[in-house]
Amino acid sequence: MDGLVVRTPYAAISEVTNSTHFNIAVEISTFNQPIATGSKLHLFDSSGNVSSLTVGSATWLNDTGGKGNYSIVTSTALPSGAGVGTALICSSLSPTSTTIHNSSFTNIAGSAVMAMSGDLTIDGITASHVMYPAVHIGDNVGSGGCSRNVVVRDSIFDSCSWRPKLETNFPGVITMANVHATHTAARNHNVTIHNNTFRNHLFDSAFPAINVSDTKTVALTDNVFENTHRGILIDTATVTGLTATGSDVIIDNTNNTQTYAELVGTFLDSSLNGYNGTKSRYSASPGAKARWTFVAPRTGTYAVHIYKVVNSGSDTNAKITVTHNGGSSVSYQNYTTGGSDWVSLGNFSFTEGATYTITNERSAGYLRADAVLFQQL
Ligand SMILES: [Ca+2]
Repeated sequence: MDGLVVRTPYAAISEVTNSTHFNIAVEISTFNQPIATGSKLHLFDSSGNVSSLTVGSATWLNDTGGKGNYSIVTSTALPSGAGVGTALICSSLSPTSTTIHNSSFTNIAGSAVMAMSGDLTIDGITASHVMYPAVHIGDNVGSGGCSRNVVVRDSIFDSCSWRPKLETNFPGVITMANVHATHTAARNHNVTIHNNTFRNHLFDSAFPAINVSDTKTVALTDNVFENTHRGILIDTATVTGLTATGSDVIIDNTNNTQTYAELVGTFLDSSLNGYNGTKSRYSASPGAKARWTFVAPRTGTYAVHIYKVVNSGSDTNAKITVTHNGGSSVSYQNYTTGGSDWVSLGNFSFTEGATYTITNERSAGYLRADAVLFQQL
């Protein structure tokens, strides 16, 4: 069962008398719910573009076969190409806006939020151990609907989405996709995913944190991906108007045997805290070597950092190697001086979807391994 389903009913033109007089069938029974004079009909063409008509008058006819039927007269004509079967939304039958604010979704065998509606804001939610895509923006099989003007911001997604969306095998913590067979023209419009943290999403290397298809105008800004295989995956064939900036990728060794590896030597848990109070590891083995694996969410330049856990007796000359589009760059870090903190390794360029590594190789003293950070510039 899903946590919350926010859904706008779709309609379709069922009969055309002339260009300003036609019937529509709403996909659910409406029980004579009025469609207000002056309200808008938002029509979707075959490319998913939206045009709007103003209702001059609307008369409920009946509910048949689970659908509400209306006779509509508009003041302006149907756009060219519109006819029987054209999908639309009646603003009069929809809420003007919906906000889901400061809510928690935990241990859900479904999605936390199914968004099939317009003007929806998801703000400050926490989702943990949600089995399917924690937020699905788009429609569902058998329940037409797509989303316009959706914002997901300031939210935390932890250990979610270890199963793809059931009907589509579509993975991701936040997914945008339309899968309904009837209203294939309708697509998501104007979606913003801002300042969210995605944590512990390592269930399958093919699973992205944000998986985008079927959407026009998408902004993915200032999101943090911590222990995720891949932050962002874009279906370029069905996505237009994409902005993706300010992504931070953190690869930590805590509960991570997939993008963190201890290649050489025997490592043990340390009593010294790592990044954000997490566990750090150490090794005194000759040639000890740890590796972090990075998949770039978008092509571009990133500021690269390693978290240095400082202690006397640690490696005074740890060999840190970063692979990037220009080859590999080596620097040496003294883990006995300064305070424990992020240390800059430089700015490097990376290609979306490609895999890179950082390694730390022991010279003398204890090798200390914790986390690395890539900040999209
Ligand atoms: Ca750690």
